[in-house]
Amino acid sequence: MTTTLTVLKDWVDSVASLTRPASIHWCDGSDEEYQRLIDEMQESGTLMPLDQKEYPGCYLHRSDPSDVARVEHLTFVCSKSQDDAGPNNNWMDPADAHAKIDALFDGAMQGRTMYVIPYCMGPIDSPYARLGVEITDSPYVVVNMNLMTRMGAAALARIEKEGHFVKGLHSTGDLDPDKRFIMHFPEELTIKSIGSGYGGNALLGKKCHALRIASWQARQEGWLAEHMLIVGIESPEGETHYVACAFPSACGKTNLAMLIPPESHAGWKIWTLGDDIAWLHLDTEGKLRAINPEAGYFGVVPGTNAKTNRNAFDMIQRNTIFTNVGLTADNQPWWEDKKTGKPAIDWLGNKYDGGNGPAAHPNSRFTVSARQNPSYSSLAEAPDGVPISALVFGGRRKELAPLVYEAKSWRHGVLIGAGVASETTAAAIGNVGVVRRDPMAMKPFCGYNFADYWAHWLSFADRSDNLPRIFHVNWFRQDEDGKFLWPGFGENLRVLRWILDRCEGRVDARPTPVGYLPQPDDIDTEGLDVSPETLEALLAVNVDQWKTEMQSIGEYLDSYGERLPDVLRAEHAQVVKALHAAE
Ligand code: SAT
Ligand code: MN
Repeated sequence: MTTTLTVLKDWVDSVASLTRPASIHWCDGSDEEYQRLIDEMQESGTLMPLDQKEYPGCYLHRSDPSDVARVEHLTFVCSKSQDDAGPNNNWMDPADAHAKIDALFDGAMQGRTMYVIPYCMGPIDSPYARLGVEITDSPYVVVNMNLMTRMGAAALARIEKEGHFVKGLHSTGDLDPDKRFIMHFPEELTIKSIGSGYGGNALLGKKCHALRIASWQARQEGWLAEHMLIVGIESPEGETHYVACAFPSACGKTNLAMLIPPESHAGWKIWTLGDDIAWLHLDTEGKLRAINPEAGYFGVVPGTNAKTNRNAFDMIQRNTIFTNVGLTADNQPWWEDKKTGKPAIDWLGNKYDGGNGPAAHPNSRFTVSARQNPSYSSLAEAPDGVPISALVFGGRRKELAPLVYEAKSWRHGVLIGAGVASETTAAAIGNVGVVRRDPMAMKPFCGYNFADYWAHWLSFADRSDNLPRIFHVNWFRQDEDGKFLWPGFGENLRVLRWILDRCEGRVDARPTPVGYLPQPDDIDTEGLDVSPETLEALLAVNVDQWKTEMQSIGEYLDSYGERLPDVLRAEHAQVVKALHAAE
């Protein structure tokens, strides 16, 4: 296989002469190709077969121990102007960045096969889908891209028809963290990544293309590329609404996207469109429609069990690649909170004796095709996507943020999104559990200046009066003893029901300085171990704490200087004023 498209052929040739691979393979995306690569990786020791009776088609990959998460400090947006990248991104001059990273790519693929992966982000016949080609020397990346995207012959045919695509160049290099960089050149629609084999750093269709590069393109073209799950909620009456939710990495997006209604909610159904990324476009009626650019899930394994996420638990019993989980004595994958089996070997391959940390790495992952999800929506392949009724922001906050509240308007919703903060997780290298601002859960993923990004979000209010309502949720409130106040998981459906009731005008709400809160009776707690006092705490707005929070949000927004939209400043000032009036 090769290509008739000269720009693509020339680029592949130039990469080959820089990286000097032993051979070049154009990926066709077939099952045979997938299986052949799996076989080769077993021979080389890159993949280990798991118990094929209990886990058919499942394999374990152990990454380099220093290569287990995204590396935000080594991730750069290399736009011509530093201001365009903004204070939210690391920046390097494009010429300097190319020189620096090309020096590392020089001869990097010697003795290896160079794989050319044409891929499509979004349903292959969707007008909203976008094309890319990733060149990599990692067969692990190829099989993950096979599960995560529509890759191969069909994608190449569309690329040849359209004549343009995002270029992604990746090599694992020698995995030296000092020679690791993830660089984006939005004006050139180019990504270069070296020194890491980990998901978000190496599967270039995902965060690099579908968020950082796509968010830049979306701004120019009038749409949104967001770090959001997309889920359909079907009532017993058969009415389905779709919502898109932005939470930071490892805050439960996958669990919410494939939620199992609790027994108390007979007749309710949940349909998964996506668990990580949404591309949102206005349609001719001014409604926001969403597609999921991905075709699979790269989910956090620990914590997944038959109770927390039955769908995920079931779908990762076959045809799944596990990265950095532990093993039982009979060669089955094991992770913390799996609730069955016992660990014998940890994620590093050492004998597990219980004393040296978790058996599975906290950011261990499963890669699996979305088609294996029992709750996979029949509209996941719809070229026009689904209409969105509500957008929901959220974070992991011990205190302050109520269980749920609603923005007073689209513009106020943009302020709420801009103010999102969350405790950090193991999905990125660095301290865990520190509260940091993560606007729209896009802090690591927005490919341009957040001030311009908020202006872009605000501009939607001028383009449509049919926009979804905006909400904020927090499943993670704790009491003084560190106990979670809300049961979470399947019970989150109760909160989604309130959100839909609001969208449909079925319930009123309590106006507060920070937004509309539920009347306690409107959150159904029947059968839950949540007392009226606990619910009151979950729905309380602590004016003093919120004043401090708004001051901190104000300082954060000010750090964007002149480019910060006045409308956002005005929205902030209004909330501050309302808090003072509430004394
Ligand atoms: O590592 S990924 O970026 O692919 C997953 C995540 O952090 O959301
Ligand atoms: Mn994510």
